[in-house]
Amino acid sequence: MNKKIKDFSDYINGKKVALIGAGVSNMAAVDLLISMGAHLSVRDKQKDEEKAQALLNKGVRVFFGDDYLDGIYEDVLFRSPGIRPDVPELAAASHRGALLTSEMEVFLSICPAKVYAVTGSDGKTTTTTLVSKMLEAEYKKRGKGKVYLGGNIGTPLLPYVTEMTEEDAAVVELSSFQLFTMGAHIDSAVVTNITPNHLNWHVDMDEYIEAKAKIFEKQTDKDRLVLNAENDITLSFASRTKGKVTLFSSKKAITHTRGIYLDGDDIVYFDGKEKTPVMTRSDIKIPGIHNVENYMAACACVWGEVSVETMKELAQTFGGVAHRIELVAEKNGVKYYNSSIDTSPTRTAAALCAFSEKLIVIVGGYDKHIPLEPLAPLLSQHAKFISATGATGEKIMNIMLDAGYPCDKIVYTKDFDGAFAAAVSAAKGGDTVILSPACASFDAFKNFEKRGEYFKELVNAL
Ligand code: UMA
Repeated sequence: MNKKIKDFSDYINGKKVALIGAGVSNMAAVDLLISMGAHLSVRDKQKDEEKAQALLNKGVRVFFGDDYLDGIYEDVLFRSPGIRPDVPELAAASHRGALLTSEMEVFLSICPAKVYAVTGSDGKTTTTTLVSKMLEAEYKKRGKGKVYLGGNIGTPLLPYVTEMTEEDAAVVELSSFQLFTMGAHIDSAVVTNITPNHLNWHVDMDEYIEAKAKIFEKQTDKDRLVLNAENDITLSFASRTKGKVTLFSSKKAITHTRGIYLDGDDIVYFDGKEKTPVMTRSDIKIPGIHNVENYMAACACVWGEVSVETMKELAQTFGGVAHRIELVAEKNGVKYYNSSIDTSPTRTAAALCAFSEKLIVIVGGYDKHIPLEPLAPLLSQHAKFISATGATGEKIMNIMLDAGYPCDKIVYTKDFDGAFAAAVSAAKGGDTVILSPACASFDAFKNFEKRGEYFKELVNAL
């Protein structure tokens, strides 16, 4: 076993460990922590009897409900990304000596593989995916190494840490929530841009910026930091890091320092001495200048480790991140987007806000018994027509009608095919239809991927 993992295992053995928040990240840590001998408890404000029973069966103590943070006695606390570290009970526990950490921080601290991490307000999922795909293609050519892709993108990587080796790569998308209390070291980091975001969670913009800055806090002069030269905030990080900075810009040549930039239609890398042509804009299959920037950031992140040929081959073939605001096709002048990964109102909010125009939205699915009321202001603002479906479809329709949404602009159809047909018949040339369910898929599909694939089949059959 890798020394860092062994040291962590020795440390955690016999410790009382609380997972604060029974979400995706923390639930992925349960089995590993149990196998390492931790005395585990899970605390969550939301009651979930099924989850509670499954945990009790594993010998885990469960504190679910409003008083879930009462009487914290554990020595090590794993904070879920969405929970602020300064809620009074967590702050008090830290004050009395409990260690406040997280699934992601532990993973990054003990990971034997090289770590590539991407943060930013926009473009981080695509950039993270590009980094992972470039490395994957290069490793395949070399015949060694495995790439693990995860983090805020949706897959916690801690469960895989014991199978990783130094020949592998861990590529993670990191949110400001994850970075807020991050003390781990990142080998190659990217900050795509920073614009106001999550200000309902962070107390102010400075706190949000400083959370993002944690991505390079532990870097040394052996590490790499890729920054957007067109964003004043990310640019200001260049003078704060010990890491080797590469700037990227789609607006001007970077010739005073290491950089990657758009020269006419050509992407050019400058290593401080020489220029290397990387690819042209027309090589990039996915549309938009923001994707040119995502490519520049990703190429810089893996520069010297992935050949220019591999980068170019990927650009020519990669059609975008599946199920996440994925453009499926344009039929009869109507654009169809698949965002089946939107399994919560928060994710639907992010998807709808990515468009400037009003959309025709297919929404609804499995009932996780989470509040769906936040959909009312969101859909009122962003949806010109709503096709509600699945187990939560009726509930969503009632929420919208209660909020005064026009009744001729919303329909409920229990089955997915019917809901799709309703959205299609509401659409006219120039419209955009998006599947952004705000709910999980289990009422009608095995998982969100199957739902997205089915939606794509329906679109392609039009
Ligand atoms: N909970 C509490 N008390 C609270 C808040 C939450 O008990 O005050 C409980 C909830 O009831 C729930 C659990 O904590 O059971 C959920 O925790 P969470 O949503 O904080 O975390 P995870 O489920 O582990 O999901 C997180 C990320 N979520 C957030 O940052 C809010 C996921 O990103 C990420 O994919 C996952 O870890 C794996 O790394 C989601 C996201 O929306 C998709 N991220 C934001 C974004 O991309 O803009 C930052």
